[in-house]
Amino acid sequence: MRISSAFASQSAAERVSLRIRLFVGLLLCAVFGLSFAASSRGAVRQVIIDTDPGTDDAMAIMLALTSPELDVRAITVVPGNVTAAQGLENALRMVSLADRCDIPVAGGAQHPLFQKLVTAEFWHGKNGLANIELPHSKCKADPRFGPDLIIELVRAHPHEITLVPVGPLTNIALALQKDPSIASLVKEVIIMGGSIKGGNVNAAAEANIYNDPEAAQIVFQAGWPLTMVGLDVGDKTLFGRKQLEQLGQTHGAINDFIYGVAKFLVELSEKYGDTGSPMYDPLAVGVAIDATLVTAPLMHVDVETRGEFTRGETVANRRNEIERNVLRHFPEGDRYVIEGLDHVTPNAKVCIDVQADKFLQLFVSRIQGK
Ligand SMILES: [Ca+2]
Repeated sequence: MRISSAFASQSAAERVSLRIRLFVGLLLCAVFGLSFAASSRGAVRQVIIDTDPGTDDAMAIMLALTSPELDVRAITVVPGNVTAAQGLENALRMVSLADRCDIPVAGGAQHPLFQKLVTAEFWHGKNGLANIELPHSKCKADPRFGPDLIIELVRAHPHEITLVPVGPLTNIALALQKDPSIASLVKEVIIMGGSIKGGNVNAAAEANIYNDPEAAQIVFQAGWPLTMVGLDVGDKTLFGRKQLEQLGQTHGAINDFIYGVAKFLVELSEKYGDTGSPMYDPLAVGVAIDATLVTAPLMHVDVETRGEFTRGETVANRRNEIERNVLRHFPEGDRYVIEGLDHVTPNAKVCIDVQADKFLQLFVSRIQGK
């Protein structure tokens, strides 16, 4: 009403001028609206999941695919929990179940860099997916070699891609060796692997690192922003009967599949006297969604590649200092003396604590499609 009454008292020239100003105003609104939408899209984190699927890999992948904070740009497959061929088949069936054939799924390494593969059907079921037979995939494998696909995507989207490796680090190490420049081009690397409180394969080593310690050492020393989501923090996120019951109340292709996987894992954990199944791989995806879920101080981490009992251990320096021991000559004989401390530059954020209930609820609600 105010605009039309203003029009009535104005000359034709003023009316044209007012229309132009209105048009410019609307145009500016449209431009700002579009740029806001673009910046909102920019807030979505682009991820590549490198995986050895795997039951908890399945949970991690489905969490990523059901989370609006993440844009899964590719899934690359590494041997670990299962063979490379079985892992590729599992990954393809899962993206097909999620109706996401638009996501490239590529095979990669066929074995660790310098040792024989150790597979874990004992823990993950004979097909790696809790013995659940998913329908054949309607998606086809991407013909590119996984490490090459990682390099290609990182170079095409500098400083935008977050790598989320949740298996042995063979593919990531191969990508780094082929093109070291990716170390300065990725946004972040969030690894499920390692531990600063003992292992699960043996007293010292966690399975992903144990399965390719040399690859892990290459990845930890690459000089890129790296977060370690280790065994010890994953052990604090137990998916138990309560969460299983929640998932059982809703239905859908992804919901029902993950319910089956979780049921297998909860029953397995009970068989070994535990109250739930650790959410190792899903927690790495959880950290990509919301880094505030974890407490992760900076530390320097090396991977032991030669220890008699400790090959594959992630050795974390919590103080980021080492003693400077210098060889000195004395009448009674040579010996080393401590002359001070040298600073060690941290190379990883190491997760030491997690808001477990918040993460478990996030997981359940996302899988339920909420
Ligand atoms: Ca895994």
